[in-house]
Amino acid sequence: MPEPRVDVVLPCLNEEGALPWVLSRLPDGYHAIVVDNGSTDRSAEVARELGATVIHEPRRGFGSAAHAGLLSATAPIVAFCDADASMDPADLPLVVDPVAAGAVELVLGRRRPTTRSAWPAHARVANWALAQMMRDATGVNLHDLGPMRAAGRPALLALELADRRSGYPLEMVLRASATGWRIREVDTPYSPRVGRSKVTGTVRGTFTAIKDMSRLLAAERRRPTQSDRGSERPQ
Ligand SMILES: Nc1nc2c(ncn2[C@@H]2O[C@H](COP(=O)(O)OP(=O)(O)O)[C@@H](O)[C@H]2O)c(=O)[nH]1
Ligand SMILES: [Mg+2]
Repeated sequence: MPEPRVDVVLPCLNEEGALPWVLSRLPDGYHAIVVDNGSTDRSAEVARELGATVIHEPRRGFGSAAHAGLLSATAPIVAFCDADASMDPADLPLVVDPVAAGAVELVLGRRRPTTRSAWPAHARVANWALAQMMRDATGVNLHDLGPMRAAGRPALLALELADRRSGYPLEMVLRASATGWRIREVDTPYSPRVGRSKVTGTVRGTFTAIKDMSRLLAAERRRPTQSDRGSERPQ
């Protein structure tokens, strides 16, 4: 088999119902790395049976899972995708191709709901506020902290992301921007998930996400900006 061009990291917590469809939708040359840390259903077995690499990460948390997937990837490009069938892996080239072409270093898929029920109202409002803060922090015209995304593997590793909970996707964007990466947002369809939400669909998950993300944004605001650094230079 030829080496995969793209490794797709799929954080997965109890997604046995969604995985067969998700894994059947990968484009040629894309290899799935399903990262499980705590599933009580048959997610890991289902993923393995369907040909995915399955990683078991002992530490809980979305960031733990996402980062373990990145560390075990070997392809030059790494993409991230939810394993809940809310996004279609067949759309991954939308985020991968601009990175593969060398046009930008990070592409985020802006979630475009296909039905009203795809995205709960409180999650939309929280996301709208978050997008405003991301625009302020990065200067990029972002509208969503899109979970479907792609970047080069060595570059991602060099960001040395530290968050291991729900702040991981935001930390990636903030660090990438601070490092001078070109970031692009593309539209990607977003459908109702299969099974139950673990993050923004629950009050606890939303609360944790807001806490993790606020901490990161506050830390980002404390960092010296490009212009501050510029004015520190001797004249
Ligand atoms: N391994 C792992 N996967 C997780 C964890 N939390 C969420 N996920 C997965 O991350 C993806 C997004 O989570 P989801 O519950 O859909 O969040 P939502 O889209 O905000 O409702 C799904 O594939 C989940 O199974 C976690 O702690 N560990
Ligand atoms: Mg989801």
